[in-house]
Amino acid sequence: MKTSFALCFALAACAALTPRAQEPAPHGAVPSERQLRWHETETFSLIHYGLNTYTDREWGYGEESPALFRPAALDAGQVVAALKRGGMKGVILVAKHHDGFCLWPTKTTRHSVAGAPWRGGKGDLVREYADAAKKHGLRFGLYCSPWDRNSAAYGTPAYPPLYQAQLRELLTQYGTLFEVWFDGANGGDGFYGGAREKRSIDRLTYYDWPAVWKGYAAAESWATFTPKGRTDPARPANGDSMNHVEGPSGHRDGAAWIPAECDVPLRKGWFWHPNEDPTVRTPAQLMDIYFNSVGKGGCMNLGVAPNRDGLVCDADIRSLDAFGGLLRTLFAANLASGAVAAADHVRAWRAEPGKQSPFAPDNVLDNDRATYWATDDGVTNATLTLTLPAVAEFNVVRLRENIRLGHRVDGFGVDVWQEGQWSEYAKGQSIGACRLFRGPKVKSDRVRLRVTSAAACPCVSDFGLFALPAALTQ
Ligand code: FUL
Repeated sequence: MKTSFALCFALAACAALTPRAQEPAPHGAVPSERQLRWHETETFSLIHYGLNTYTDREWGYGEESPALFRPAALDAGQVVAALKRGGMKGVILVAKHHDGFCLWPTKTTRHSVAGAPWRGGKGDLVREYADAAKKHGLRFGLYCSPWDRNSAAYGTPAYPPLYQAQLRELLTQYGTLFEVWFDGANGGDGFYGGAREKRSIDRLTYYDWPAVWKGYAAAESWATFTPKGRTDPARPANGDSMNHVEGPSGHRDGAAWIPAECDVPLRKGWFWHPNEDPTVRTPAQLMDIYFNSVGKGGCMNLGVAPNRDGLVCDADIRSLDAFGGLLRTLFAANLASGAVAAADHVRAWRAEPGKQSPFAPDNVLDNDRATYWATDDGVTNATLTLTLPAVAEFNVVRLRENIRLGHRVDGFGVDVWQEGQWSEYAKGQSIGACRLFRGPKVKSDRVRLRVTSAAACPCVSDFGLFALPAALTQ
């Protein structure tokens, strides 16, 4: 016993004297494990479908009869399969919109699918979507509107516990959720159990958000953010709370990791309307949204609206299919793979025979967000050059930082070797989870990343080159 204690002590002392390669200390707020997985999800869909689909409204008043809910051909599998082909990796179902109609047989109100003719009152749409998501390998999430224009209790102290009970049902009965969407909207008036009046609430205090969250949690975009009036957020600095509205550009060195989610409906409205077929966004427009959301370190949340049959329309399917195809073609080949990566500075480490530096420049080529090129602490100006195996023609550049260690880079340029000299192709300030640039088509066999300023030594995990599909460049 005594001996092994002494041996352990000796080993610990030895490790302290000759440290292994030191990973850079994180800078500022960093994402939680759950947020890292959210970043990797990148593209997902928000499904709006319910009584509004039958009344041709965006915001139902709350008096609509559940008898209207009688889709003949509803098939969550058809919807989720269309999303998958459209490049979506997750699906968030609006389980209750502002009109208060619940798409699952909740115990909290009779205003639900249990009172509808669909599936003889035995249906559970949340279950059907959760099952379809699982079957097709998409992550699943839920939206449950805090504002409830049907509930007589809304606006009184009796409502927040009822809303929390709804969330409890949703969060405990349908497996793991990758996102729960809390909508801040409140237009005031509503049915409210027949009262038909205006009920305003204080959005910050009424719903008792601390109780809800207990236990779970622009051109340059920073994934860090300091919520209004709070320099020391009640939630942890790697806060598990997402934010999609408070500011697309974030705050450099914000107190919490709150990345941007860009929420855009595929059609004009969030719900299906008979006259909105011509408003379906084109694949090229969806690609613009992608570059301005995922390409700025956030996620793209595309609203998809099933029709009165409970299915995605042909026009939407065509656009989703084409967009998914463009994404797959764009990222099918990283033209930087096979390049030789060299940097003017690499973080010092204690060499181990047969092992390459954990901070080596070629970590930017392995398609692994966790491996990265780093410099020594204090070295915030550094250049990484890729020499490609052959001349390549590209017009998209992708950069990623290892965000486990925070937002570090504050300024950078990407140069391309052209006619015997370096020419600047792109420049920016923030990198974060992903930064994409689209530019003119160039041919070259050499590119470099110049980090010109950083709050802490750069930790870059990806430097990729791609060619836009021809359909997007004509
Ligand atoms: C908004 C809502 O008022 C819209 O109806 C829709 O659900 C959108 C996603 O969020 O705040």
